[in-house]
Amino acid sequence: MKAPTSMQILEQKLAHRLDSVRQTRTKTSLVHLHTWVGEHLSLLGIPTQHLDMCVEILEHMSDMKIIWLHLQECSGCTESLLRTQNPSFETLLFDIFRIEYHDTLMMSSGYQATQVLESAVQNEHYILLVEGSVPMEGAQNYLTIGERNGYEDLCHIAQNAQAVFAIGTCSSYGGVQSAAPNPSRSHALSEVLNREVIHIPGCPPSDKNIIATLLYYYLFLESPALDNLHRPLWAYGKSVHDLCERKGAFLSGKFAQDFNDEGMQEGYCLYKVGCKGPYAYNNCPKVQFNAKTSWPVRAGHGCIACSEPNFWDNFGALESPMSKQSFFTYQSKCMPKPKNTPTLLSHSLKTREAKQEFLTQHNLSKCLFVESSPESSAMYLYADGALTQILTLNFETNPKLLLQSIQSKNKQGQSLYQNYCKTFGDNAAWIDSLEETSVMSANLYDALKSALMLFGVREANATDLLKLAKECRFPYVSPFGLKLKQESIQQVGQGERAIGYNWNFAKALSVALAYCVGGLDVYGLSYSLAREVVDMFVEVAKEQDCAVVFEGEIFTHFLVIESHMAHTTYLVDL
Ligand code: FSX
Ligand code: SF4
Ligand code: F3S
Repeated sequence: MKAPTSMQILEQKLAHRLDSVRQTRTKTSLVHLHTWVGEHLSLLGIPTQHLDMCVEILEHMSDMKIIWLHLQECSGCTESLLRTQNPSFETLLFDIFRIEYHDTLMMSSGYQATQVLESAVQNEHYILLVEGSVPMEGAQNYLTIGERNGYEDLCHIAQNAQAVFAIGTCSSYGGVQSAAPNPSRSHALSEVLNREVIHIPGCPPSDKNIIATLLYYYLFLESPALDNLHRPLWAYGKSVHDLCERKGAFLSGKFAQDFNDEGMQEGYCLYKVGCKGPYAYNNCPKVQFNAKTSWPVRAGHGCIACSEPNFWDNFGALESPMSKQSFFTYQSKCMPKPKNTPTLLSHSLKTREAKQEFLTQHNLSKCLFVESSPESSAMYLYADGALTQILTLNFETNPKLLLQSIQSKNKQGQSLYQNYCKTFGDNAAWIDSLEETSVMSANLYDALKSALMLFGVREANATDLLKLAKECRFPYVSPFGLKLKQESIQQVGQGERAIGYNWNFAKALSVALAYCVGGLDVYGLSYSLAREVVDMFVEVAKEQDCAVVFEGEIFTHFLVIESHMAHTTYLVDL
């Protein structure tokens, strides 16, 4: 029998929920719901053919209450939600989500307010939304509401809540309050509560991200699919950069040089004045703020990655690109941990026998081996205890031809080349003076060396790139989009097949070149390139559904350990 598709599963879940609410809850008819529910369903990726079912489920949810707690924060999250339109905040408050208790918005105060809270907690049909971080470790009493401190209040209310949502970066990851030296010992909710917390980060998050995620919960009584930082993928699955209206300017090498630059008005990219959009995962360009009026980059300031953990500490100077000079400090708290720790092996698996022994030892029926040294690179795919497939690469490495290919691709490439020449005139002239002969290679080391030449390090080899990569102090990869594309499968011998992989190195380099023109320093460029080479093979292993073993200095331990998140990766020293 064919497995049901994700859409069929979704439909079944909705039908089941509708059945269940019809039997257990009372219906309150709500008017004018269809338009906004429809809009939010499309944000969530739920087909609008299910609109009627969804509206009816919502109409049965009037006994669900919301308790909104304020801990250490600036109330920006509430401000963001207050500015919502279609539906208005009043409609949300009174008709749909029924906010029963809200520290700053409710009319009642003191004893009366505490009574409202207590009776909601006793009722048990409530969801807890928390704005702000939790002071701990001797600093708990800095935040005291009535008789309880913030931590006690949180634990008391979270205990019976059907779900807990962290609204904003403060409650999701600690936020500004927990920035070094963290005088109030601020913590994220998930660090102090022993239960699942759904994160809606952003300082503040958009009204849409709050409302649509709540809507999903009301419809399914479960959280939508989350990423490894517990953020809903529908909202935080893509980077700000990927959705940005200035991305065309970025790829064309058009960067505002400072805030007085005329390019600011012409839509030039803000990377050089500090935009961290490539490292921030959020849908701000799409849903925007203040009833879809604007968002940070449109308003003329770079993204400060406000929805990422430790953004205040970890992204360096706000108005400069990542560089050695702009780095302050790095906090690892709340950062995702690799799921499997790679095993560091000290012997070489160079021979076919050694590889087969490795497979037997680790009880693997399939494995990708990637080896690279200054002399050669090779990739083998072993399956069923024997060598069955070899992966092959072949790419151009002459920097002059690489630049020509970037330039001749399209208008963006042409403009990028011109801006590269403007920014790195000497280096561009030197590359232009090189011979025009094609130099094809299958060795990754040659690729890294050509990239370094384009980044302005002329007398270098690939090992230098790794040294530079290790000196980069930011742990964030600037995504160049390195990707191996499977092209052909050929029979190369008795029972042996070769899979041909095409590596469009020039294409990935053009993105790297844009970062280079935008002011990312050579350390950041080298780090991103080395990490992306590793990730590229981890992706192939995922496609092939097998483990991957790296062999050679290119895949130094820190690169591998950080780059693979959910895949079995082994590192082998030469
Ligand atoms: Fe402020 Fe909310 Fe930032 Fe924090 O938003 S906008 S400090 S995320 O908790 O109030
Ligand atoms: Fe937009 Fe910033 Fe990316 Fe430039 S770097 S395209 S301004 S998100
Ligand atoms: Fe924050 Fe960047 Fe969006 S600063 S609001 S994540 S554009």
